[in-house]
Amino acid sequence: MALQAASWVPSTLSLAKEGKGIAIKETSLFGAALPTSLKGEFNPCFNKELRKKLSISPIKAQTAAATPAVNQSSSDNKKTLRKGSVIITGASSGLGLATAKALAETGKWHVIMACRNFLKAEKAAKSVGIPKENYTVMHLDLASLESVRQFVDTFRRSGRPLDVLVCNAAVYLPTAKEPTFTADGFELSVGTNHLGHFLLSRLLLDDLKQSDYPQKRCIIVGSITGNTNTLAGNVPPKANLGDLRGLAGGLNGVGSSSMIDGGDFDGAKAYKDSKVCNMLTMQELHRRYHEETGISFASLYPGCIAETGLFREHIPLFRLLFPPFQKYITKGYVSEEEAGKRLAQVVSDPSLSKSGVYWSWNNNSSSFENQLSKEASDSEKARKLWEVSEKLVGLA
Ligand code: LMG
Ligand code: NDP
Ligand code: PMR
Repeated sequence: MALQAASWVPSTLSLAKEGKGIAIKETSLFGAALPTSLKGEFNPCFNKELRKKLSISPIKAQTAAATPAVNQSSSDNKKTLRKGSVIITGASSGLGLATAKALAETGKWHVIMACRNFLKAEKAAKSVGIPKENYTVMHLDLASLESVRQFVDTFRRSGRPLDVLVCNAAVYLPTAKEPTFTADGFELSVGTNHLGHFLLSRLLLDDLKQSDYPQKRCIIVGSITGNTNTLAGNVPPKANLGDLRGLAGGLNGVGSSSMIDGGDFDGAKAYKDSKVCNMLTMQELHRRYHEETGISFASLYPGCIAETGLFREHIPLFRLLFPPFQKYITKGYVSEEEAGKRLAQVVSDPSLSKSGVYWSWNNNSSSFENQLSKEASDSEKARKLWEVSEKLVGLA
């Protein structure tokens, strides 16, 4: 990927990628072919002029109430008799670590940090000052189905209840030229971000069901970049699961494509596709299990946390420019701490207990129910994804 400096000036931006030339009219705003109905996660401060020109509505708060941060006493559930018990995957850095900290600091949660690097997680917990009695590190490598099963066993043997599961871990491989694979031979981003979490959440549903906690929740972290009804979701390459032919073929890059839609490998697209899978899975879980179990299922876009480890594989120039770009131009930037408080709200705030919701926050950090793109809310695709994923992880 190269930053095409010349593209800043002319009224038509040209972006050539591996032979795929894209001509972008300036009115389409940085490559985003924006429908006039586009709304939602678009930051209201972002270029008012252009927004007016494009008839983009500012964020519409569908749930008006601003929700207080988790460490404020007003958000506490008074009926809680014991500490809540929450598993957070990928809690060794970024959003997961900040969420673990926000929850543990209240003294009302015990956080199980489900991490692939035990030592790193222990060090991270200590370095941000999470009280020792409020966390446990357990090994989980989402890039191995065997490890997912082992984690579930270990967790059950610990005797702890499970009140909330947070599927947060992810990898992003935007500069990879060739696919890499999980232990089970799935392309690494979809294998880790979607399939690993798919198996984990399915196995832990029983544990969540058994919880006697006032509110039991299963949260899968989504993102704006998987939603093509937003500007960010229109930055190429765009998410698109197609008819799932690559996934159905096993994503192994041998007998079938390593991409869900059956196309050529593109690491950035694979990540965005995996986020669509995360958001579809949350909705399918809601349809299948919410009524029967009382578990609330939710997804969220926490804001653009531009300095996390997610971008570790990106080119240095990107890592340098991305934070100021998000801070001063899109104004979509949030700190790890703020994002952690947001996810902690979805874990524990009684006012965010609605199931089947994709949460977002506006500028003054008020939460609202956001709309997903057409593909990310396609219930037929969600069902198909569920069925194909079940087969791949050995549940069907
Ligand atoms: C894909 O490209 C690759 O194809 C894929 O393989 C993978 O790598 C993927 O996500 C990773 O990227 C997608 C992308 C390439 O394509 C586009 O975004 C199309 C548009 C290209 C236009 C690039 C011009 C950059 C314009 C920045 C916005 C400027 C706004 C001007 C308005 C000024 C108003 C005051 O994308 C790129 O190559 C760009 C990557 C760089 C992103 C970071 C943005 C840097 C912008 C620099 C801003 C400087 C910040 C300083 C702060 C200023 C403070 C005032
Ligand atoms: P980080 O890279 O900081 O955190 C990702 C975590 O996932 C790390 O703890 C990492 O472990 C862990 N992880 C990666 N692979 C595995 C694996 N195979 N098994 C177990 N854990 C694994 O990124 P973020 O905090 O930014 O990302 C967290 C979530 O937020 C992701 O779901 C991402 O999609 C989402 N998100 C992020 C945004 C952002 O702007 N940063 C915006 C929207 C959504 P390790 O520490 O060992 O590398
Ligand atoms: Mg994006 C309101 C505008 C907005 C927001 C909120 C994001 C979030 N981005 C926006 C706009 C733009 N981005 C524009 C106009 C461009 C063209 C310059 C742009 C580019 C861009 C790149 C190259 N953005 C990126 C990348 C990445 O590699 C990141 C990515 O796609 O990761 C999959 C990314 C992101 N932008 C975001 C967010 C939240 C990300 C990263 C993380 C994620 O989805 O988890």
